[in-house]
Amino acid sequence: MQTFYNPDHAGHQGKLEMYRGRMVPCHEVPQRQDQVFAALEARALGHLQIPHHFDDTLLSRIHSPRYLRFLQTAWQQWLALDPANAAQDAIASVWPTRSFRTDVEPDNFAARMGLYSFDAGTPLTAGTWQAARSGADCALSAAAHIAQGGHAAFALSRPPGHHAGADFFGGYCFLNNAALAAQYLRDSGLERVAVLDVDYHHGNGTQAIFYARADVFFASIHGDPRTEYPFYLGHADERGQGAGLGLNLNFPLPRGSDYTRWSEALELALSAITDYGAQALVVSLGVDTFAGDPISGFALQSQDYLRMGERIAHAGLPTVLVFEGGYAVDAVGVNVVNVLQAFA
Ligand code: Q9C
Ligand code: ZN
Repeated sequence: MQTFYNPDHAGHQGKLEMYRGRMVPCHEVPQRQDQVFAALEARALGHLQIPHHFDDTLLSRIHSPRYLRFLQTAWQQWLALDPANAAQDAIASVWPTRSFRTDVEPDNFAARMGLYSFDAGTPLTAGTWQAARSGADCALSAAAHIAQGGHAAFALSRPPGHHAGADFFGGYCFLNNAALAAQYLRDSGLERVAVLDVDYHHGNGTQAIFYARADVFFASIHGDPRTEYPFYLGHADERGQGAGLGLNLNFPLPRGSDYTRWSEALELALSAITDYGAQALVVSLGVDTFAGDPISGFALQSQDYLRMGERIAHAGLPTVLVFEGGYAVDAVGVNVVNVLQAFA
């Protein structure tokens, strides 16, 4: 199996995120990716490569031009406010909620941060754009490998992507790597692509991007948004709209769910993907479903990820796997590689 990793990911290293009125250390740390890298090497699972560089036009297939322009220059804008800002990350603190306009891009930097985001837990740092950009290259490289006839490829990249929408960041995500991979597969001639999101958190960004489209099926298994982040999307009655009606499938599960419960949803998701007639699969591979995850509420054990990988591989589709969440740093390598084992 081919794995593409971005060696510059550690340039994205947020310091603090807002939690219950205080700033606490970020959970989404560079060691997460380094642990997965080490576990892949230790198990000799396929080839580790740096990604190819893809043109910006591929990013524009998913993200809006004004959002990409903002992200690319955000750190410079932050420093332009005050060079001393280099000492801390840029964090959004004001947002346009219902009744506000989003068509006018404000001149004020804080106002632009809010226009293009949805939480105060996603710091933007000096190396964020470069890391997100090369992380997207990993997802595109993995998709290109599949488009050229490969059977499976893994994008080992930070920051994660599935909470990012066409024109917003949040949930530690900036560019939607899974969506970029799915779009690449479509653009390379596959008629029907499915995205299966197994991260603990609902993939709101990916769902929103493909919600009204018939050519990309989206299924997600996640903590019930009534209690779990990202709260405002991911309910079972969200079935798609327009041409995409019936092609969006959410499995919200209660806190405490174990693999027995979780795998029932997986069976339903995979059978829907098979019925859809998907020609390729993109997996948003978050392992924050792990019992030991510090910010999540499911009860999966490390050996459950072996069964998860076997079951997804059994679908028999050419598969791009994209690294998403998973914050139990000591276990994230083993858990991810356990899923990948079945594809190697
Ligand atoms: N106390 C991903 O897994 N903050 N993003 C939760 C919990 C946001 C997770 C706070 C979690 C985002 C890619
Ligand atoms: Zn997550």
